Amino acid sequence: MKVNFIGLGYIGLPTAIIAAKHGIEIAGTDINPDIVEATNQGHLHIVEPDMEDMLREVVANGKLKAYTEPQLSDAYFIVVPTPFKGNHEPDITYVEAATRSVVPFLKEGDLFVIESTSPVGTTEKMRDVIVSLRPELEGKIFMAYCPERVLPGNVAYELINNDRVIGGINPQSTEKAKEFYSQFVKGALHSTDSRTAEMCKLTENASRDVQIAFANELSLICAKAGINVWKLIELANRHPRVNILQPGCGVGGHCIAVDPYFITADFPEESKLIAQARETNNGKAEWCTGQILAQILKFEKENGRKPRVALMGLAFKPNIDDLRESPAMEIAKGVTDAVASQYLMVVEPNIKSHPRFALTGFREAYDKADIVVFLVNHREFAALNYRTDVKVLDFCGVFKLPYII
Ligand code: SAJ
Repeated sequence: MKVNFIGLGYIGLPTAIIAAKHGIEIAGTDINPDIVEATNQGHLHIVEPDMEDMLREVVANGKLKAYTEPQLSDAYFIVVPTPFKGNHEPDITYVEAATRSVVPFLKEGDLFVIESTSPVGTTEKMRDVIVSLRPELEGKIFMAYCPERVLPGNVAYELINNDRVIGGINPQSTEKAKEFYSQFVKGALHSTDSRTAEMCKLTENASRDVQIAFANELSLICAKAGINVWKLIELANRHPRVNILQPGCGVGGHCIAVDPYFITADFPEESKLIAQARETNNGKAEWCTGQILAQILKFEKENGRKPRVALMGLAFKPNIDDLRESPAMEIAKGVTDAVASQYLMVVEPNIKSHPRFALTGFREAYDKADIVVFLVNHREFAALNYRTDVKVLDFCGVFKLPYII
């Protein structure tokens, strides 16, 4: 069996590598020639532990080869981005373009799977696109939706061990897709239909977003009530059926901060709670910016000079270098707009440099600052000694300090 992965990004490439490692012959297709070249040289163009060695191995033994065009195969996997447009409407043009690109190669008995996060009904829509271009294939190919659910940074493990949800446009398609995944997935493979599988992916991330919004809302209540939110959550979680997540400075990344909009765009009347969670989590970053600026003014008033401010962390979550949709970045931009750069120290231990911010080492920034703002709970910060002589705004629980002010 020869398999063509369309899209060699954060999910497509690792999945292609793992499948190749399990002996499947893989053609990887990406429109970006730099990615194709890097892949064929065994260079991993994404940051993901344990993946580069495996890539080198499957390139060397010929199981994985990358191309800029689709290749004649027996199965096609669409793993391209689905961003949203300015009005938070999902944009499936990449999925459709990828689908159209493989249509000329399709033949009876082939398997076609979409992994890209997609609005409900996308797999059926792509079936209609295929059938409109190749009417003779109606009912002759197997089509399914199978979302990825791996956590960036732990992909090598989770791709193999997580359960998968597989939804075909008919039961035969589900079975055919399960046969493929069973070659390398050790987790359980759960059968459903394509619409449920599409909604399941959106539900998982919207559920996490709503739960984080609850924690973020609690943090605002606690700030007003003079309660330490970290201790509060720890105590509430001692209840056997309560499991509250952690507040932070907002929700970032390319999944949880994006996918809920795929529900609210299509079901605006029915998804009020999901929409509010998005508002709450986006609002948290603005609130943090306001708190920082208020502390700066307070310091100036009390000390007759401007404070040096350390902004600790830019990534969208701890211990990664990914700045996409990062609330910490939004906050840093908001503060730099209001504070002259000589008073500001920006820290991000996981990246070497940044086009907008001059970066300072975390220890130096921490030692020199009058106001320290923890935006991301990176593991490096745990080694810092708690300074009582400075104002610390602990937005992500590094010292588990009372949630401000
Ligand atoms: N966050 C909090 N408080 C928490 C947990 C997370 O504020 O208690 C924040 C993080 O700091 C970050 C954001 O939420 O800004 C998202 O981080 P995350 O670790 O929750 O999730 P992602 O975006 O790295 O990966 C998610 C995962 N989905 C779920 O956990 C339901 C992953 O399994 C999915 O595969 C991935 O989205 C995706 O690709 O959709």
